[in-house]
Amino acid sequence: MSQLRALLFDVDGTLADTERDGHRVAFNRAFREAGLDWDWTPALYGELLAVTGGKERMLYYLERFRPDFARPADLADFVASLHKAKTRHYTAMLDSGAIPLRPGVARLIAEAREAGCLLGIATTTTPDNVTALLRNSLAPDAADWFDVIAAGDIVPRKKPAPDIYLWAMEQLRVSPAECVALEDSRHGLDSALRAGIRAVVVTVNGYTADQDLGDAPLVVDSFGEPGAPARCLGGVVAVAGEVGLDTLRALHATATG
Ligand code: XBP
Ligand code: MG
Repeated sequence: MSQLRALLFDVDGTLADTERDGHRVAFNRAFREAGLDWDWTPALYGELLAVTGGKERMLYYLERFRPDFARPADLADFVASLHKAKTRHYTAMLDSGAIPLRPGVARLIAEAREAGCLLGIATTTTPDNVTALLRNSLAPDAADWFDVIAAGDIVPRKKPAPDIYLWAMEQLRVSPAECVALEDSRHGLDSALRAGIRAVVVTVNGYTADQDLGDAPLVVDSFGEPGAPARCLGGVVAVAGEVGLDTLRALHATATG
């Protein structure tokens, strides 16, 4: 039976609730700054989350909702420059302390470090966003706590493709059977499962709570903390208040045993 050697964390929705009050707001600021009339409401943004990746999401918005918008000849450059502005706004929000970690995240990461687990990030978002979140919400040097940060355009196909997990595991020199992945969404779960990681915790949030996650090995509403216990919504192991390393080891054992 394989040992649990590495925890691979998704970022948006998992480490922090970043989408509605973070990424969405930063997109809208970039649109306004560019003189565009695009306005992504919370409800519309929920639909746009069907597509992962900020640049891909803007192209999807144009295709699906804005047939009226006169496309510039250099659409890819136009979207890339809007996205750069969006990243600037988003990282400024993080630098101002606007987005905290979800309950239990810091505790779980500290526990994993203490136990000598490898730590990785596997995310669709831009690398600068990851380091800004870690720096502002965990510790100034928190990015160095991670043995790999797999993010953004480093792979050609974003989640739900398995590529980002495969790349992270290659860097860590671990096999899928040695990992637990922590996700928040259907796309993230698919990405991890397709990469062969069978031990996946899905910690749902406002945008993902209603997704069909029946095949997830463990679904919780948070990682849990004293005074704010995690609620188990489904899966094959029990959770008593907090998702800790013992929970992840038990989950891992059900997948590899
Ligand atoms: C979340 C995403 C990202 C962010 C925006 O990915 O889909 O697109 O919404 O980030 P994950 P960028 O949950 O895998 O972290 O604008 O930097 O692409
Ligand atoms: Mg996510």
